[in-house]
Amino acid sequence: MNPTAQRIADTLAALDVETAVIEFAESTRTAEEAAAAIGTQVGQIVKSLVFMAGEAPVLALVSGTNRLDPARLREQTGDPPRRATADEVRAATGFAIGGVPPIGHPQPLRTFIDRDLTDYETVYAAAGTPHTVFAITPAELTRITGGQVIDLAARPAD
Ligand code: 5CA
Repeated sequence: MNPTAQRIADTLAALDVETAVIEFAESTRTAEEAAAAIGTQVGQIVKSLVFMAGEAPVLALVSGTNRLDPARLREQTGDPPRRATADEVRAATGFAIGGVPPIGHPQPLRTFIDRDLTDYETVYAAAGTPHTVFAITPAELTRITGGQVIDLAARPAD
């Protein structure tokens, strides 16, 4: 296995998560690609999105079918969040966009979890590379990230 993905597999084992990192020949860089490779619904894919709230990076774990509503993050952070640049993502997480895992960062990141992910028994997150994922329950994802489950999705006006 790719050594970066192996490091995430080792971190998951150390956190007592019963799962396996799955490596695909095809790309799992985007939620759509990951869902197609796994054969699952796009909503079950965990997007790991980094925002900057002032100087502080925060991690938003968002269902693959949702667009994050920045106002939801702002309610938590105070500072208006902006999307991190590719360089900021790497600095905050240690990983490149397309493979950012929800854990295994150089420093713990304040983490928010899209409540819609809890609709699923199993969700799938990136394992450090754009060809790897791991399965996890929303409860375990919450435990290992220390994340706060909140509404993050932009809801179309009704
Ligand atoms: N491996 C999949 C899920 S298993 C994955 O990492 N998906 S993701 O959604 O978390 O990562 C891709 C996201 O990175 C895209 O949703 C996109 O919003 C964001 N992104 C892509 N390019 C850039 C960029 N140049 N700057 C900031 N964010 C970007």
